[in-house]
Amino acid sequence: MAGKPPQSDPVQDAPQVAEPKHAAAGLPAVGHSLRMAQQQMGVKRTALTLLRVNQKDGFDCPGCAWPEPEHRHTAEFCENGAKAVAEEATLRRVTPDFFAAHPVADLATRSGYWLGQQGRLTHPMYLAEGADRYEAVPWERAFDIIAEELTGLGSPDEALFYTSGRTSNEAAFLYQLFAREYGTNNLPDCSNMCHESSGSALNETIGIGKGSVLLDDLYQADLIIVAGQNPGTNHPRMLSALEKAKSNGARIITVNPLPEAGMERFKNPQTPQGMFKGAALTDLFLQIRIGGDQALFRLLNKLILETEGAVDEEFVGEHTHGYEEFTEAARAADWDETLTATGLTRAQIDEALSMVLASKRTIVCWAMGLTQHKHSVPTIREVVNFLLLRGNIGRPGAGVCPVRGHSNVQGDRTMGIFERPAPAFLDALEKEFGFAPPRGHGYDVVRAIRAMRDDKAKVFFAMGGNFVSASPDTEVTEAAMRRARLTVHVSTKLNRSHAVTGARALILPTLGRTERDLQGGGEQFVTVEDSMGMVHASRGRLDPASDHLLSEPAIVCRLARRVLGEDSRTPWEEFEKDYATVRDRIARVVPGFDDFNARVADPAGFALPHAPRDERRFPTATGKANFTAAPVEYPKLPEGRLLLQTLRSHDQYNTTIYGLDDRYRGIKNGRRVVLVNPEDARELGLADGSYTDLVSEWKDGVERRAAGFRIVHYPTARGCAAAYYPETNVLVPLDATADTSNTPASKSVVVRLEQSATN
Ligand SMILES: Nc1nc2c(c(=O)[nH]1)N[C@H]1C(S)=C(S)[C@@H](COP(=O)(O)OP(=O)(O)OC[C@H]3O[C@@H](n4cnc5c(=O)[nH]c(N)nc54)[C@H](O)[C@@H]3O)O[C@H]1N2
Ligand SMILES: Nc1nc2c(c(=O)[nH]1)N[C@H]1C(S)=C(S)[C@@H](COP(=O)(O)OP(=O)(O)OC[C@H]3O[C@@H](n4cnc5c(=O)[nH]c(N)nc54)[C@H](O)[C@@H]3O)O[C@H]1N2
Ligand SMILES: [Mo]
Repeated sequence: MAGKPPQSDPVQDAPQVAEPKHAAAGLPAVGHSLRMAQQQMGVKRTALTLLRVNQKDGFDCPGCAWPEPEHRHTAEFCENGAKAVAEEATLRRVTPDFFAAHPVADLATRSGYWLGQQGRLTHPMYLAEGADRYEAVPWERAFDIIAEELTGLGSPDEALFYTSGRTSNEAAFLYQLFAREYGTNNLPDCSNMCHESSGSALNETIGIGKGSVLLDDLYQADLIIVAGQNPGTNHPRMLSALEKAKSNGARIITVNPLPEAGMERFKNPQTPQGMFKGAALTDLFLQIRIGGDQALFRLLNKLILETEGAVDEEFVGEHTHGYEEFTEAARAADWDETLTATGLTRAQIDEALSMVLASKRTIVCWAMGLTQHKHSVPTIREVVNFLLLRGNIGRPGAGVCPVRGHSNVQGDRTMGIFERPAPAFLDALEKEFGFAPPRGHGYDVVRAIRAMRDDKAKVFFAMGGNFVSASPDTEVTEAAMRRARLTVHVSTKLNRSHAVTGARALILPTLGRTERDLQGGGEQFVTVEDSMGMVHASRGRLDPASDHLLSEPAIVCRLARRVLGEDSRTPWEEFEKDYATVRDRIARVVPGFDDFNARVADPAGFALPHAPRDERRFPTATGKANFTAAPVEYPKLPEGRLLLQTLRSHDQYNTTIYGLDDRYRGIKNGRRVVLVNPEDARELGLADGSYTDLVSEWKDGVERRAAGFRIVHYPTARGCAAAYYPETNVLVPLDATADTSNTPASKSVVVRLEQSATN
């Protein structure tokens, strides 16, 4: 039977610490995932559900965006995919009775973990102005309330339409269409906090903001560099791909301030030998200081330039622009500065260089460790310089591989979820739907928060996600949210954003990926795009969590009809009945989707075109791949301070907390921990097991404090510290963002550690 959710809260956060692990997955992972799944779903449902994940007739795993291999195992899921599924397919329910028993003020005192553990939302719920708790409302009334507020605004730009990355292509396309017919480009999304830096850097340098490799390329690579990523926890199926690459002869360099167990050794639970012994993955571990990556790649580039015959002259001559300026900057790279910025030794960098020079086919993979710093965009541009130098783009076994987070975050952007849409996209919308889309830029996440804070935006609508917990500067963000007239969340599960509301608030419960979607036109499926630009169908099989749920496409269609009324010539009713009619429109608006309905019938899906990968054509402003030459930057710490990165534990999915353990890092039963290098700890007088407050220091002089963290002596790079998100979001200043991409710099927060008053 499925167990009961925790009743008491705060859940006791009492961390216990053991030695970190040196291998990931294997038998403990299987056992752990099954235990968690059975607590939520019971035994039978666990078996039935988990067998459908990532199968060709099943649903796309709502976990990460890593692609499905051509030959799928019966159980093509991983421990953390199983947890993501269990979280959604849980048998626990949050009914109107629950809301009657818990006023909003009570919900606001609960931990995110407790809220999430209560189960699936079952009814549309409304918090009236001045009321102390949510009450059930009919759907039609909910749409009336939203329409009332939206039509009462001084300008459509006073409304915000946020998207989290689980939303299907069909729902995302309809949602942006609705927002634009209504009159705004205010479409902030989780990508603004995630891979925006990758998109910015790649668009400028190669002409498309997406990765250029397919799974097969990984299998053919000589060298794979994994920088700023923890796949053992966040993309576990990537470990199988790396294992296969290694058995084909690839070598792997890991660049990370933390030794992450998954990159050390992988015990593949799908092979008998892997289950016990496992494969060593990393050949060279570069334990870099936080923010040192640009300096590292710059120096490697200098060393390549200085090596006879190392540059792919033909590629550079034929396909690139800006080489002269770049070589001038690269030749100026300085060893001493690089050693300071990276904390690495000369010998390590020399060894990396020899591996780079020995490789004919190199891939660089990265995630949040590269994207969430002030200088993330120039860092990723430097990675591109590195690959361009040796012609490592647009041929098999080579290329850029930003590994996406949410399972359809890449697809949402392709569908037009973007506050700064390309004019060509708007032209296509205009032609297809016969309205004039707004042309001005909208707000991204950080700007949306400022707009609410400054009373420039008054209605906040979220298609999924947990905006107040995922965003930086929690106190500022929550205060901003509370100034709104109306906050609306389309959600599957309860979260903190439902408890920090505008004057009025709505919760609109929706179907998850795993659930059957029955509409007027029969059973529907949706489509998603993975991290490598593969598009395929996803079909839910479970009965919906409640009879009162609407699908995301249905919610958008009904809302659009209610708000736009006669003004809209778009066939919203038909779209709601039959998602194939939506795909027909996507095919006419979005490049690469021709014949969408026919092609998505192939269970393996299809690859979207990618000019640099497919034809070595670079659709940039210069028509070539652009070398760039930004000055090298790296964080400089004042005396006695540490640079804090805010990252994920093994038992969480972003703001959804599955449990209080971080198994691979040896941490159990608690999340308020800060990992500090033992040498730094000694110098700063921080005993292992003692408690500290984290105080963030930013130029605005405001004191941001997160209290009561247990110090854990941990082998991270010198000068660096790590603690979990979202507990530490309170420390990330709203204005501390990456240049160009405006992504919160949540991996480089300057902190001082102060003796804790609480423990
Ligand atoms: N189970 C699970 N899966 C997930 C998620 C989840 O929360 N849980 N989240 C999903 C989402 S939305 C995303 S975006 C991805 C996130 O996937 P990751 O990016 O792997 O997630 P983080 O935990 O933020 O880990 C960042 C990694 O970068 C390293 N790092 C930090 N700073 C630096 C630096 O300056 N340089 C280098 N080289 N490394 C650095 C950290 O030590 C850590 O290993 O995962 C997705 N998949
Ligand atoms: N400090 C710090 N902050 C960060 C990060 C970091 O590394 N450090 N990482 C950033 C990153 S990479 C990201 S992507 C963002 C994540 O930001 P978000 O995407 O906003 O946050 P999630 O926690 O993924 O959202 C979880 C909620 O989504 C809802 N949900 C789940 N499935 C569905 C569904 O199918 N449909 C709908 N409508 N709702 C659903 C549930 O109600 C659940 O509570 O956080 C960012 N914030
Ligand atoms: Mo993300």
